[in-house]
Amino acid sequence: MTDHLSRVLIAAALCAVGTVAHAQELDVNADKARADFARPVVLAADDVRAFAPPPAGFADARPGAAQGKVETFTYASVVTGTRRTANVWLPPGYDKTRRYPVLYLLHGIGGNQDEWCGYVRAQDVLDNLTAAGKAVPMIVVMPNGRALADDRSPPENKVFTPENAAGFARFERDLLDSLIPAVDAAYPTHADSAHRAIGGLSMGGGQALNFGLGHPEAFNWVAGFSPAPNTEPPAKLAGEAARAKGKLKLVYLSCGNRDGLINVAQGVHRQLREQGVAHVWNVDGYGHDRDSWAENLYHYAQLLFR
Ligand code: FER
Repeated sequence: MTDHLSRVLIAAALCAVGTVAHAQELDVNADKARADFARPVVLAADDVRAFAPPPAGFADARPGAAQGKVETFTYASVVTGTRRTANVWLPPGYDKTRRYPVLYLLHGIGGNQDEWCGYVRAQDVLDNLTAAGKAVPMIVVMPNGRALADDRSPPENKVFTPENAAGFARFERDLLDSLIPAVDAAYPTHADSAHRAIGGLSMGGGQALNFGLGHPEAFNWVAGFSPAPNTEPPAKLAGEAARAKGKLKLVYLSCGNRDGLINVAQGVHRQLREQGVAHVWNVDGYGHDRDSWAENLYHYAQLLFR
């Protein structure tokens, strides 16, 4: 079993004991999470790969090749009243006198701002794509998507709790009111929706769809990778996307066909289709793991800002 899935399943097992009492405000608890991951996958004819797999080594560091830089960025949050931390990847050849589009990448339920670079190795994927001229040079912001005063990854028995999940919903205002303005003030960005993308994995995939499709004035490029059950009702999201048609440049959805959460992404895909919203739908052969997320970052990054 993969690191990520074993971590979330252990968390689900541990917090099955003792959280039932107040788990009802938000429908988040370990038993439900375990049942979600164990759901049988039912595939339709169009639940297939949209792309050829990436070349071998696409997510490995290439010693000697041009590399970007990951730096720590802190900002004051109006939501939490604290200073919060994000990682920022600057592309190879970064030049302060130019302007760059920005991609915001959001992590999963047990993760933090380090998950994309630590577990997924996003910086290697982005370095390789940019050095090869396959992605437009961009700035990538990897925030902590748990907008709580204590935003550390919770202990394993507190991952699937309403309190932890509430921090992910609260991040919407933190992102829009605090983080984006701070990034646009500190870095040479193109500070408009046409040059701002959002994407996320699992819990962060749900956030990216909810926040991105809900705010076309902020993001015109939106991706959910293996989105989790925090994803808003598909008909609502697809309706927002349909209304934003003139602005939205790309809606990208993906999931592995061994991921018990795939019904969430399937629901969004089918509603987008129903409501006539063009989108990428990529179903690969992976589970709820970095193989799927690294590949989908590889595909998504190449489509951005074109
Ligand atoms: C759930 C199952 C999985 C859930 C969230 C997740 C909010 C998220 C998993 C992840 O981020 O890896 O029932 O409820």
